[in-house]
Formats: sequence, C-alpha cells, structure tokens
Amino acid sequence: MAARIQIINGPNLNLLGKRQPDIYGHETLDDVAADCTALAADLGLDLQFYQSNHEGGIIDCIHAARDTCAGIVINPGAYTHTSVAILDALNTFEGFVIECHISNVHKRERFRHHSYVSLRADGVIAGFGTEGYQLALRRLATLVTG
Ligand code: CA2
Repeated sequence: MAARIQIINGPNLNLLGKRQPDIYGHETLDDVAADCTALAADLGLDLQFYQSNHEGGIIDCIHAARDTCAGIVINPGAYTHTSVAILDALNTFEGFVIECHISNVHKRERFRHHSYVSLRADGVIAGFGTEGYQLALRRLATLVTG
C-alpha cells in the first residue's frame, strides 16, 4: 500500500501567488497542490494537502496524521517562529517530518531565523521557492522506503 504523506500549510499561505510575488513567487497554493499530487503519483505516495490560518486546525491535522501518515511536510508560516504548541504536536508524531519554507528565512529579518519546528524536523528546506515542496516529497519518498 502507498505510504500516505500529509502536506500542511499555515497562515496566509492561501494567498500564495496573489500577493508579494517578489518573495513568494507566482504559483498559487492550488498550483503547488497540483504539482505535488502529480509528483506523489510518480513516487508512489498517497498525498493529502491541508491549509489553515488557525493554530488549532494545524494541530488537529498533525494529530489526525499520527494514525494514518508516514510523513509530514509542514510550512507553518509565521507559527514557525512562535508556536511551541505546533512543536509539541509534531513531537507526538512518529513518522518523518520535513519543514519547508518558500523564502530563505535566514536572509530575512532576525525573528525569522529561529524555528521551534526545526527542533523536531528531520530536514529543513528554505529558499527554493515553491519547488521546495517537491524536494521535500522526494526526500520523504527516500526516507519512507528505507
Ligand atoms: O518562507 C516561507 O515559506 C514562510 O514560512 C512564509 C511565512 C513567513 O512568516 C515565514 O517567516 C516564512 C509567511 C507566509 C505568508 O504567505 C504569503 C503568501 C503570499 C502572499 C502573502 C503572504
């Protein structure tokens, strides 16, 4: 059976491709979901895609993944830099976790340099644009097939 992967996007990422293209590019979140769904089929992965502007929604999604998913790709948006609660939820998940940022957070304001999620992530991608989600999926495919 295909390993199931959950992609999670946090606050404001529903606006992808509609604002600040200089930072986040021109692809919409629907474009990202379509690209990732096509790649997942090639990699033999079963993909679920979720976005929420609410911390609790993201935490509920991580909890649901505990029993069903082998891996998570998460772009927690600004919660990356603030949310101990999302870190705690990820610490209850036993599969692989890849943290993905569209922009290079290390080239930006100092407050974006720290990530709570990185304390749990098995890998971190930043600054590869929306292509980063596909790189994360490729890495998960390697990890879950051992
Ligand atoms: O680079 C990333 O992917 C971020 O996770 C994006 C977050 C930011 O707070 C992190 O520091 C880095 C912000 C997401 C906002 O997304 C937008 C997309 C398009 C237009 C406006 C906001």
